[in-house]
Amino acid sequence: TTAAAVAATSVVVLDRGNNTTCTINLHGATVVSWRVNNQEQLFVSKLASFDGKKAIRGGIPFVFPQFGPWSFGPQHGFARITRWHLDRAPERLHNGDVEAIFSLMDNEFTRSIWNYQFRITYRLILREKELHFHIGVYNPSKDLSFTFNMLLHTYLKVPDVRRCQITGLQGCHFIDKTREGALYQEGREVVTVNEWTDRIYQHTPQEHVITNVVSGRKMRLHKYNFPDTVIWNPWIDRSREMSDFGDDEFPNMLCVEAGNVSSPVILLPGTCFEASQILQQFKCPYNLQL
Ligand code: TA6
Repeated sequence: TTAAAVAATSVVVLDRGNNTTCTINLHGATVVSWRVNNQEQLFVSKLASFDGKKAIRGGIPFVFPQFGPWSFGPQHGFARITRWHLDRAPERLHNGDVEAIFSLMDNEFTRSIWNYQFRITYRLILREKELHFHIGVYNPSKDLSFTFNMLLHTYLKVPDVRRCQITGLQGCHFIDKTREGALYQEGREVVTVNEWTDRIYQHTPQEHVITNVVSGRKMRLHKYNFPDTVIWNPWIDRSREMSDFGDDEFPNMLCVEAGNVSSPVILLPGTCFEASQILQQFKCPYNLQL
């Protein structure tokens, strides 16, 4: 990907070979495709808009500095609807992985909504069956702190969401947005989704496994410094309310979103906050991987 090509198309492609690629749209630094052996792992709605005016409906939008409704600006903040900069074009590392680095810093648009200086560095690494996300948020101010939410709004592509199971939520408290934000505790060892689901699980473990993703395989989500996990599927009624989401698409997606939601991060002047996520596709129980 040359800088000129990126400027023209706003799209950056990491190509590791063996039909393993990752495509990022500079609009929101949204990962819009991740193909492993030519199998797409992410859901993007057929009605998604790429006009740069709203968030792309699918892939992995970058939510910052706000999760959810925001009295200062757009829901889920401005990062996912702002054009990011490609700091380092895709580069093959010594071990065959491909890395690219994106950044977003305060500008006239962001300052008109949220008057803080910030700089986000977003490093993506494409491995054989893994996609790594390393994020740094830096506060360059000499005297002003700021607080923020941050979340990777991952839309997994699945053959049928009703057959998916999600581990790593048992015992966690969650805010249920389908029940006026009431607080509950998860009793199930394995969570399934068979209705409109919109839950903010708090202080979740570092690892979730989602079964029955593409090709009947499993997706392992490992997170560092992202204490919460949002599980979302709009189901039929809310699908109909979204103009950029097909009425018949909800069975083919499951959002499992690692983030800092329930307690915002406080970033002191001159300091940096780091968080990471690893998505790994595998086909047999992870601990039995031969
Ligand atoms: O992550 C779940 C959620 O907060 C849901 O409440 C739903 O609003 C979803 O995000 C999508 O939000 P959006 O602003 O992209 O339509």
